[in-house]
Parts: sequence; structure tokens; C-alpha cells
Amino acid sequence: MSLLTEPTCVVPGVWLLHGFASSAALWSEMEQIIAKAPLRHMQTQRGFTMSVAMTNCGSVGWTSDRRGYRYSPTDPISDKPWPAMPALFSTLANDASEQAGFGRFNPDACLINQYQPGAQMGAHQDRNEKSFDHPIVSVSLGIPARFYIQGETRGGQSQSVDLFDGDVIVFGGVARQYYHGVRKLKSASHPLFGSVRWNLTFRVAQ
Ligand code: MD6
Ligand code: FE
Repeated sequence: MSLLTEPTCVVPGVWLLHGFASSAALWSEMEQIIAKAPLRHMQTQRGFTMSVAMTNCGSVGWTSDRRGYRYSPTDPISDKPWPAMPALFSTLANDASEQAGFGRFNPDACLINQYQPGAQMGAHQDRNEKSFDHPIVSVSLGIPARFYIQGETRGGQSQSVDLFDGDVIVFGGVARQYYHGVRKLKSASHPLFGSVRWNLTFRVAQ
């Protein structure tokens, strides 16, 4: 984790820390989380199956099913608490928040997203958290993806940024409730992950 990364502003409230995270260190923690709480394709409220596979760590985890989106203290597959948030994860998220000028950040939830080629995430707002006073810290690992930000409404003009292995986005302030998404993932290869992109999003949810 380099503290020498100069943040670049994508749009006001959204900062990119290029190459801030190291995939090898994070991967051994991710493997242990996935062993306890396997990746799964959740259902949307409308009954569609998400193309992104997900799991969580932390005191609460983000879930979706026919009843809607919410944070839950337990994994609905096992009914057990989600795996604990590794110290390496919370330290990285706090360092990124401080580096981007948002100050101390102590996430209680980390959503782990796995994209295979063809997977995408439609335009959405992150609004299931109790307060929007904290930013979201988002870590990209593996093959690159195009992330887009649309602003206060869905559709219309968007600002795009390509996210590479180790890139960290800090998403807060005036942008905290902006619509955003990830374009359909193109095939590529990463030495550790093959043709996969991972994304870790850290939130203060409770
Ligand atoms: C992704 N990220 O990069 C999905 N949300 O795979 C998000 O949905 C996201 O990167 C809020 C803040 C930052 C993000
Ligand atoms: Fe999001």
C-alpha cells in the first residue's frame, strides 16, 4: 500500500488513487473469506440474476433478493455471521480515505464483487447505508474495467474512468449519491487472477 500515490479528481467528490492497493496481499485474505462465505449470484427484487458474483466480510454484508436490497449481519446461505473484516482491509480503506482528504474511515461492511468477462453492473446509487456522511472506498483488482459516473440522475452524459489492478476510488462528498456503474467486462488476462476482475467496496453501513 503506497502512501505516495497522488489522488486525481475524477469528478468533484470522486478521487482515484492509481495503484494504491496490492493484489497479492489482499488475495490471501479474500481466499479465506470466500472459503467461509462462497461467492453467489444474487437475485434482484425484480427476479433477475446478477451477472456479478458477490460475498461480504464485516459486521454486516450487502444482500439482494426478491425482498429488495439491505445490509444483513448474517449470510443468508449459512445463516452465520459474515467473516470478520481483516485488519489489512480496514487499514487500506482508512489510508485511502485519508489520502483522498475524507479523514478517518472505519468501515463495517466490505462487499466483494467478482466479474467474469461479460459481467456488468447497471447504473445505481449506493443508498442502503444509514448515513451518507462517510465516503465509499472501492478497490479494483485483476483485469481492467470501465467505471462510469452519471450524476444525480440516471442516463444522460457520463464521466468514465478505466480502473486497473490496484486502483482505489474514494467516492464521497457531493458525489456520494451519484448514479454510477461498470460497463460490460472485456476479456483480458491478469497474472494472478486470470480473466477476472475483483472489486472490494468498503462502507460505513450501520
Ligand atoms: C465496481 N463499484 O467497481 C462497482 N459504488 O465493481 C461500485 O458500485 C461503487 O466503485 C460506490 C462507490 C464506489 C464504487
Ligand atoms: Fe456502487
